[in-house]
Amino acid sequence: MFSDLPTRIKQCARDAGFDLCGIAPVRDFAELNVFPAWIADSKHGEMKYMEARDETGELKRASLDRVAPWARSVIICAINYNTAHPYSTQPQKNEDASRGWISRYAWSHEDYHEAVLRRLKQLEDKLRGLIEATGYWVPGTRYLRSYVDTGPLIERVYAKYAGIGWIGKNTCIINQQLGSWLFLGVILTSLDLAEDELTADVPAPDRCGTCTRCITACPTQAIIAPGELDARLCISYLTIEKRGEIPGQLRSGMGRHVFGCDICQDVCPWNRKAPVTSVVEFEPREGLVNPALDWLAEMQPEEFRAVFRGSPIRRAKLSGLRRNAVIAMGNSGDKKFLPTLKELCEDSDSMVAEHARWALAALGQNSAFP
Ligand code: B12
Ligand code: SF4
Ligand code: SF4
Repeated sequence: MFSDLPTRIKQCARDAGFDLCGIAPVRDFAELNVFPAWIADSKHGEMKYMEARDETGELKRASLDRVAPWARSVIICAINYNTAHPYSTQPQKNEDASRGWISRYAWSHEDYHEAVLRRLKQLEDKLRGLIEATGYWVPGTRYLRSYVDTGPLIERVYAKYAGIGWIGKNTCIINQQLGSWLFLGVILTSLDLAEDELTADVPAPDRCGTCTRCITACPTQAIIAPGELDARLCISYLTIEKRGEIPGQLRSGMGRHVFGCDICQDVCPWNRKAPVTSVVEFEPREGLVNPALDWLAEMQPEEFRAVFRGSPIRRAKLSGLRRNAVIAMGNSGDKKFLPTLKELCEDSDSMVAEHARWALAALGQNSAFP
């Protein structure tokens, strides 16, 4: 009944603006078994939502059977967000020590959650139409559910088995043609669409080979084994998800990163010739590529709301972003920040003040200045 549906779905995904689309069956893939041990070892840090359990106490994310027992297939869509700007590891970026780094994914005019979800909904509508045409659709029944990031599933594992790419040693999904600057979007469906999808090319073969660039380049040694990340050490986690104080021993490794980190993707040979996206919503907002550190460290609530309205950067909250910028100032080696940091030692946000004292010390000056 559905023999040509997978092909038509992939065409609809292209029409909706996705660069890639594949379909994975719902199975207990071997990679999913890694997850419970990862949680048991607390490698997720303070990301409590990763620990969500069902009524029997099992981790929801470890198996789709627990959260969507009706789901038979997972449609995975991917969209390229690479814009024509330098990588954080390129010299153009490193020349000015008074500037920091925001991750490529967070520069965008529109939050990727919304940009991707809008396209997924468009695809979902088309798909509903296609299913209705088969006579299989029963109004009121839930056959489809879309997620971007927030679904209780480990998207990259399904992306692998949908043929989107392989899971690199940096844990990212890498596509041979497009590289890894990809956002993933997911549609769960009760339709058995993936029967014949696991062919010779799916899952995509692992093309990391003997390369270990990402592991070597990670400044905080967060990639503890090929494909395995200790999120507690990852700059992306520290700058986006971690609330409160950043552990002292990790601060210097954060360099001038103020939101997210791209290093393990910037050094990846598969991103060397990554094509540039045509999605205008992913073009950077003014001032976010290589932002001035003192601008961020001294930002006030009103400006934060105005600059980051509809941006994923809101997730760090003003306090977190200022904390990150202060750490980056400490790591900059730029003495011009001394007066600002001295003022910030008295900041009404005690967390920012504590990190400012650390930054002063890092710049070689004690906060007890004359
Ligand atoms: C939590 C989270 C994070 C956390 C933890 C990341 C992590 N690696 O787990 C933090 C905040 C650090 C993070 C950072 C980033 N994230 Co994030 N994140 C997520 C989220 C919400 C869940 C990921 C998760 O379940 N992790 C749990 C771990 C255990 O799973 P995993 O790392 O994917 O590992 C699997 C495999 O590697 C494999 N595996 C691991 N070890 C081993 C060992 C063996 C032997 C085997 C067989 C398998 C295996 O099995 C694991 C699953 O059990 C997903 C969205 C989603 N719902 O899936 C986005 C997601 C993974 N993130 C994404 C992005 C873009 C990023 C950043 C690039 C953002 C940035 N620039 O700062 C960085 C990349 C850092 C990195 N190297 O991963 C994209 C990835 C797109 C892509 N091309 O891969 C996703 C899919 C969001 C999206 N919808 O687009 N993220
Ligand atoms: S995102 Fe940065 S800190 Fe995290 S694993 Fe990659 S290089 Fe390391
Ligand atoms: S840098 Fe090398 S090892 Fe790391 S993900 Fe890319 S190809 Fe794989």
